[in-house]
Amino acid sequence: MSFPKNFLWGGAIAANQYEGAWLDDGKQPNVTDVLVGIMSKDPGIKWNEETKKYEMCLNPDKAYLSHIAVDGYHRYREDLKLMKGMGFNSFRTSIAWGRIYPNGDEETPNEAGLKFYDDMFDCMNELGMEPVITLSHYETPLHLITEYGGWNNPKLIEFWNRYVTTVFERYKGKVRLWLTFNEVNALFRMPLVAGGVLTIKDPKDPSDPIGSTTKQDQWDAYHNLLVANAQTVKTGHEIDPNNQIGCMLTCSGIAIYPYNCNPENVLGALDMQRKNIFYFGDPFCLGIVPSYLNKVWKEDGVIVNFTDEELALIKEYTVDFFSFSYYRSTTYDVDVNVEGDTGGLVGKDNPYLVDKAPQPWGWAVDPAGLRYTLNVLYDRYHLPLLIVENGVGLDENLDENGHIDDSFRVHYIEEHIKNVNAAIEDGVDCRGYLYWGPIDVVSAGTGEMKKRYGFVYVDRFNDGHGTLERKIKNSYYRYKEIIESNGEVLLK
Ligand code: BGP
Repeated sequence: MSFPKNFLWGGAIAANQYEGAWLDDGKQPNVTDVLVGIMSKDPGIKWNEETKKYEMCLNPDKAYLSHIAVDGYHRYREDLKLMKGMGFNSFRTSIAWGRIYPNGDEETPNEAGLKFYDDMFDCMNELGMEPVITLSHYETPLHLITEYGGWNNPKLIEFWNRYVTTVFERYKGKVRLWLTFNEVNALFRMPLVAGGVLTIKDPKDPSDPIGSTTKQDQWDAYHNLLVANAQTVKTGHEIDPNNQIGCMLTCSGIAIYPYNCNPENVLGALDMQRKNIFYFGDPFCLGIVPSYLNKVWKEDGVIVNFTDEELALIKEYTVDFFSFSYYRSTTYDVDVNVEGDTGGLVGKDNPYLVDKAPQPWGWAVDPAGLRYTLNVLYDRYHLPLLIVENGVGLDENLDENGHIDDSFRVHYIEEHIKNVNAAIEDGVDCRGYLYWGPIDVVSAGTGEMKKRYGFVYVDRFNDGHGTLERKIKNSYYRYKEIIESNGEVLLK
């Protein structure tokens, strides 16, 4: 195996899916707190005709599992020890922006929130796990959306800068690896969570409860997020030259293969890669706003004007590394609509893929797609790559002996890690593999507990009941062996 000695082996979670304690110690709601799941049609925000403002309005018939989640807020010490038990040398989580600036627009931060992450990062460092910290994992404070409209408003850059300056200063020396916005390139697919974009279109239209976003709003958010990303790199480096700042993109959309050699499908697949990856990857890594966007903006009927100063900022402050999630691949056929969810894009089924994750979610499984993705990214950007999400969600229950045999997960990680190795042998500079959801957390897309990714099981269910007790699954031992042998065990 070719994994370098200091390869980062670990796992990744997000504050909003793990911590719970959604209103503890001064925290106020963030956007995902009011959604049952990202894909939900029930947004938990409504228009108030009197105040002429949007406000939080939770559906009393729904269980918002993320409010307690798996109680990571109170149990992270025991959980991190379990992770260490597998030999993790790194661990990714996010800072919930709303713990630090509860509404997002305050002048001074919330000390209780800062203290919480002080302790958590200390704990990771004491255990020998390098913290990999996402600054915002779909966690825009709700107030910034209801009051300011979200990232389409340039005011958010100011609030964001205050927030990142605070955390860079506070955690200097404790955290070195930072990710800016989780899967920010999902902006055009999931504008509310990925871009915190909310527009008042017709609040009285019941078929459109939260107001649809317009193309102009989405492109304004794109504009502001690009500026904010560059500003984050600048601030992060100024505060601590040891900081390494990476972008984080969902990259299942790289492996969108042309369904066949029909040139229309080849060009269509290229267009999909641009839309879903390179619109963001190129400015973040190369410092350029792609020239083909002028045509896209014309077609979309929008006006996007970067100032010379902004373009210079984007040019100068590119990221230090590229991190991404990869779950699956798909194919592009001109006659089939491409849809998407948290796992990436879904076009036409690929007849060559023999594996599918078991139902009910049944995501396509394409380990070689990860090798392809790593190669495409490295060829294009020549930056260190970090896989910060890859995993499989399964509907699992304890057997009569209280065990979980998750052999499909073992198969999944083995095949993907072998392909990471192959990519490294191809010459790709891949620095780490962080499995998504090493402990069961609330699903981002569906808001369920039933969709479990963990090597560690958590006793909590869709209706909200459960003891929150942790139990080790079989895959835990296999991942441990893989890490202990730095991947060698997969050769046997
Ligand atoms: C990514 C998100 C994660 C995560 C994962 C799996 O898009 O960054 O937060 O949850 O998808 O998705 P899901 O939980 O919907 O299965």
